[in-house]
Amino acid sequence: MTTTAPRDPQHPLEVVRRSCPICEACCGLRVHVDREARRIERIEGDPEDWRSRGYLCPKAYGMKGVYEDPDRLRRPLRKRDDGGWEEIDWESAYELAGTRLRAIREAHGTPAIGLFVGEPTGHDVGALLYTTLFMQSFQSPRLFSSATMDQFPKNVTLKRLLGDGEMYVIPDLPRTDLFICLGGNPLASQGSLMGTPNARGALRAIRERGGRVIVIDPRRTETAEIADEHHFIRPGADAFLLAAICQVVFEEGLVRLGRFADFTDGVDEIRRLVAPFTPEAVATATGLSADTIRRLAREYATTERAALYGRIGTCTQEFGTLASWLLDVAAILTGHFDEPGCMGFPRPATGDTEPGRETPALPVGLFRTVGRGLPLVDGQLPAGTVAEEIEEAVAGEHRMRALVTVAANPVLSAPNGDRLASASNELDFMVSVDIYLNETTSHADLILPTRVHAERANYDLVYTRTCSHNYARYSPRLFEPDADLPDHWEVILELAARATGTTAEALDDALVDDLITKVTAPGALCEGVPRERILSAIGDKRGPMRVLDLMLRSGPYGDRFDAGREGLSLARVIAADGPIDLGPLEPRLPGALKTPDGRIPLAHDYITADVPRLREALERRSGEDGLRLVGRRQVRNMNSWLHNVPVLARGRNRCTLLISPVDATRLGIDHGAKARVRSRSGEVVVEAEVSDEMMPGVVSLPHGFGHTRKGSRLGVAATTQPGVNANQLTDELPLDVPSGTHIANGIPVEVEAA
Ligand SMILES: Nc1nc2c(c(=O)[nH]1)N[C@H]1C(S)=C(S)[C@@H](COP(=O)(O)OP(=O)(O)OC[C@H]3O[C@@H](n4cnc5c(=O)[nH]c(N)nc54)[C@H](O)[C@@H]3O)O[C@H]1N2
Ligand SMILES: Nc1nc2c(c(=O)[nH]1)N[C@H]1C(S)=C(S)[C@@H](COP(=O)(O)OP(=O)(O)OC[C@H]3O[C@@H](n4cnc5c(=O)[nH]c(N)nc54)[C@H](O)[C@@H]3O)O[C@H]1N2
Ligand code: SF4
Ligand SMILES: [Mo]
Repeated sequence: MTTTAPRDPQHPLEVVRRSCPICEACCGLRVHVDREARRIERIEGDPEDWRSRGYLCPKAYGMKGVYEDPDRLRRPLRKRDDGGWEEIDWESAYELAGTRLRAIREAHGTPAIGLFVGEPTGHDVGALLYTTLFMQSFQSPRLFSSATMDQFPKNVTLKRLLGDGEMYVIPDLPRTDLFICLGGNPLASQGSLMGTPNARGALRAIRERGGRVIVIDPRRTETAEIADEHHFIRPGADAFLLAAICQVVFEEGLVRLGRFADFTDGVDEIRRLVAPFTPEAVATATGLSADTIRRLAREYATTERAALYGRIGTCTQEFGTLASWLLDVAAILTGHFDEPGCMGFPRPATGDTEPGRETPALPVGLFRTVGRGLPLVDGQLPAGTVAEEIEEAVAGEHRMRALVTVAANPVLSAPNGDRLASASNELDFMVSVDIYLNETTSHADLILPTRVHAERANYDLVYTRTCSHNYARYSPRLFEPDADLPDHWEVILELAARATGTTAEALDDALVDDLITKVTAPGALCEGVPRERILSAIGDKRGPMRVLDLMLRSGPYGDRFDAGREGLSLARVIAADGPIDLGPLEPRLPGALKTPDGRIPLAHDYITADVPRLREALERRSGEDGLRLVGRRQVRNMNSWLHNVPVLARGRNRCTLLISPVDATRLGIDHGAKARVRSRSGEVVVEAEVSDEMMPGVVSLPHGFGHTRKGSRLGVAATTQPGVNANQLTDELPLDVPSGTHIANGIPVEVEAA
C-alpha cells in the first residue's frame, strides 16, 4: 500500500492494490481511498499488475457504486404482516430464521427446505469456502444454483471423464496459434472459463504472432468482429458440428492420441458414435456448409497449438452436455488436450485439483423432483424447477415449504420468473442472504444483508482454477467493515447453525478438520504432517483466512508447514501486494486424474446415452425454419445486479431485441419499433434493433433486466434501464437431459410487431 498526495490535508488518500471482484478476469486495480471518510475516490487500472497491465472495464466502478448505493441493505429486514419492511437486529433475525426453519424441518423433513445459491458467491473467498458446508448442513436434496443456467454441462462431463467436475480445462490463450470460440463472447464477458484480463488484447496478440481466431456464433459478436473468420451457426447445433469435426478427424486419419493412448478408453466407440454425423448430414441443421466444416476440422487437427473453446452458447442449450463433451473429445483425439497452447489445466495454489484429494461420489437420482421426477444430478436440481416444487397443486404434501436464497436472483436469472414469483407466496418461510431488496428477495420474509467487496478481503479462488496462466493473489479490504454488518460467510454459517441446531464454531471446526484430513491423506501433498503442527501453524482465528492459509501451505507451491521449506503461505501471498506468477499451464494428466481407475473413459455411458437424442434431433432440426432466441452479454451489465449503479445504468436502452433485416422485413418490424416476443412460457414487449449481425432466423435479447416488479427497492434500475425479463421466455420444461441444465439459447419464439 502506498500513500498518494493528499487532496484534503486532513484526509490523506491511500492507494490500495487489489483485484476487481466483478468478473472472472480479476483485473488489477489501484483504488484511491479516503479511509477516514470511508470513501472510494477513484478506481484505475494498475499498470504494475503483470496480469492486466493497467486494463480495466467500466464495471470496475461497480465496487464503488454498490458500496455507496443508498438502496443497498445494511441491516436485516423483516417483512411485516402488512407487507411492509422493518429493520431488526441481528440476533432477532437469526432467531427468527432458526426457529422457522427448524420447525419446518421437524414437521416436514429435510427436503422441505430448498437452497438456491447464486453467482456472486464465486467472487468472494469467504462465501466460497463456506457455501458447500452451508448447503450440506441442511441435509436437503433440494439444491439449486445458477450453475444449471450456466456451466453445469461442463461439470457433469468433467466429473465423468476426469473424476473431478471442477477441474476446468481452459484455453491456453497466451500460447495458442488457433483459437476457435463457440458460444462465447469474451469481448463482452471478458472471458469465462478462460480468465483473461483484456480479452481483446489477448485475441489480438494471437493474430499478431501469426495465429488465427475463429468465432462460431449465431450473432456476429464483438469478438467475431476482431476475428479472422466468423460463421453463423443455428442455435443448439454445436453438438452436430462437433460430432462432424470428430467424424472428419477419424475419416481423414487425423487422430493423434499421443501419450493419451496409454490412459484413454473408448476411442473406437466414439468413432462408431460420430460416424452418422458427416459434414453433409449436419450442414442444414448447423447452417455451416460441409466444405466449411471439413476445412475447420482439418485446420484444427493439423495446427499444433490449437484451442477449441465453448462457453454459455454451448452449455445452456438443447445438447449442452454433448457439446461440452465433444469439445473435450475433439481435443483429446487430436492431441490438443493438456498440451501447451491448447486446452490445459491451471494448477491452483490452493491445491483444489491436486491428486489424492477425494472428490465426493455424486450419484445421479438420489432424489427426484416431486413435480416431474427429475433426478438430482451431481448435487444439483434444475434451477427452473423451484416453482413447481413449491406449488401445492404440483408437489402436494411433499412440496418445498421453505426457500433460502443466497446471492441469487432467480426471478430474473432462472426460467419463467413469473411462475417463481407467484409460487413463492405459497412458501411457509423464505429467507434471502442478499444486499438488495430486489425481484427475488422482495418475496422473502427476511433478508440478511452482508458486507460488500469494499469491506472484505478476497483471494481469487475459483478464478485461479479458470485462468490461462497460473497465479495467486490476495486482495485487502478498503475499509474497516461496519461493525454491525457481518460478512457473507458469517451470515451463512450462523444461519446454517441456527437452522440445524448446532453452532457456527462447530461447523467451522468441522470444515478445518475435514480439510486437514484431505491434505494429509495418503498420496496428498501433506501426507504424514501431524495434525497438531498444522493446527498450531494456522492459528485459531476463525474464518476463511485460516482455511485459505491451510490450503495455500498444503498446496502445490506451499511451505507444507515445514519451517525449512520455501513456499507459499497466506502471509507470503499478502506480502506480495499483487499477483504472484506461478507459471504457464503445464501438462497435468494422467497424474491429476481422479477417476476410479486413473484412466479417461472417453465414451462414458452416462454421456453417450444422450447420443440417440442427438440423432433423432438431426432430422427434426434439418427441416426447421422457426425463429430461435439466444442471449447476449454487454460490457456494462453483470447479470442482474449492477443495474442500480448510476454510471453503469446510463446511456441508451440496451435491453433490445436484435433481429436480422431478413426477419424484420418479413415480420414488418421497424428498427426502434416495439416487438412482441412470445414463447411457451411467456411474452415480453421490447424495442427491436434491426442488424445484419444476427443470423436470419435468430433473435437476441440480454438477460438480467426486468426491473419492473413492484416491491423492489432499486431506484436507479427501475427508472433508468428497467428492461424486460428475458427469462420470462425461457421455458422451464425442456432440458439438456444429462445435466438438467436449462435451454436459455435456442428458445423457439414467435415475434410480431407490437
Ligand atoms: N459484461 C458482462 N460480463 C460477464 C457477465 C455479464 O453479465 N456481463 N456474466 C458473467 C458470467 S456469469 C458468465 S457465465 C460469463 C459468460 O461468458 P460468455 O459465454 O462469453 O458470454 P455470452 O456473452 O453470454 O456469450 C454467449 C454467446 O453464445 C452465443 N450463442 C447463443 N446460442 C448459441 C449456440 O447455440 N451456439 C453457439 N455456438 N453460440 C451460441 C451468443 O450469441 C453469445 O454470443 O460472462 C461473465 N462476464
Ligand atoms: N436468459 C439467460 N439467463 C441467464 C443467463 C443467460 O446467459 N441467459 N446466464 C446465467 C448465468 S451464467 C448466471 S451465472 C446466472 C446468474 O444468476 P444469479 O446469481 O441468480 O443472478 P445475479 O444477477 O448474479 O444476482 C445475484 C444476486 O446476488 C446479490 N449480490 C450481489 N453481490 C452480493 C454480495 O456481495 N453478497 C450477497 N450476499 N449478495 C450479493 C444481488 O443483489 C443479486 O440478488 O444467470 C443465468 N441466467
Ligand atoms: S473486466 Fe472484469 S475484472 Fe476486469 S475491470 Fe472489468 S469487471 Fe473488473
Ligand atoms: Mo455465469
